[in-house]
Amino acid sequence: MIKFITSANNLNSYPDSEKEVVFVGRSNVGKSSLINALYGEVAYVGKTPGKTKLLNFFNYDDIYTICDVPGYGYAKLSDRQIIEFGEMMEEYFTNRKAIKLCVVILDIRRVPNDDDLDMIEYLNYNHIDSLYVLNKADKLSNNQITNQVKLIGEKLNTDTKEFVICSCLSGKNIDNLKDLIKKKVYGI
Ligand SMILES: Nc1nc2c(ncn2[C@@H]2O[C@H](COP(=O)(O)OP(=O)(O)OP(=O)(O)O)[C@@H](O)[C@H]2O)c(=O)[nH]1
Ligand SMILES: [Mg+2]
Repeated sequence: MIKFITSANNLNSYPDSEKEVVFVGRSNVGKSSLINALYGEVAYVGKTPGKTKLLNFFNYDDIYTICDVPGYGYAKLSDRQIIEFGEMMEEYFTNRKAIKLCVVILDIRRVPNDDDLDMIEYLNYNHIDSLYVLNKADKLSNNQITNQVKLIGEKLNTDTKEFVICSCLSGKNIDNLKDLIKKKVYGI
């Protein structure tokens, strides 16, 4: 069972955790949908992008906590909001000792943009273990998937074997992803 714990915008209101998995990605890529597909309907899925504004924490069976963060690259934010968002994320990543894994969600239909690359570079620089999920695979044919995996792999300069190709809509690879996350969190 998954349970919502709290929303927070600064480190004083983070809940206790020893192991945490954080989901990041561009606005509207399906972070909240993926949390729901993996663990049960609990995260808010917006019809319009930019709905998740705070860090949302969940507890999964006391196995680990989950953090759903606002998406980056949402065009309709003011300069002030972009700065606040950056500060909130920086504070989270630099202080949250419990982070065991960052699930980076990408839209399989799009080549990663500068926002994605900045995020990934930041995670690598800070030695945060990451897992790349290519979501919305239901939108493409198998041939298109093969092509996109190649393009995305080239752009990220990553072994494409490390990608998890999934769909929140069809359920493709959701169970595999859940197993993989657990293994990574426990280092097995
Ligand atoms: N076809 C398809 N649609 C999806 C999939 N995953 C998410 N969506 C849709 O994409 C939209 C955005 O989903 P969210 O889960 O709210 O995305 P998010 O990344 O949490 O968005 P923000 O919180 O605004 O950053 C919704 O309309 C979802 O129904 C998928 O695998 N396939
Ligand atoms: Mg969301």
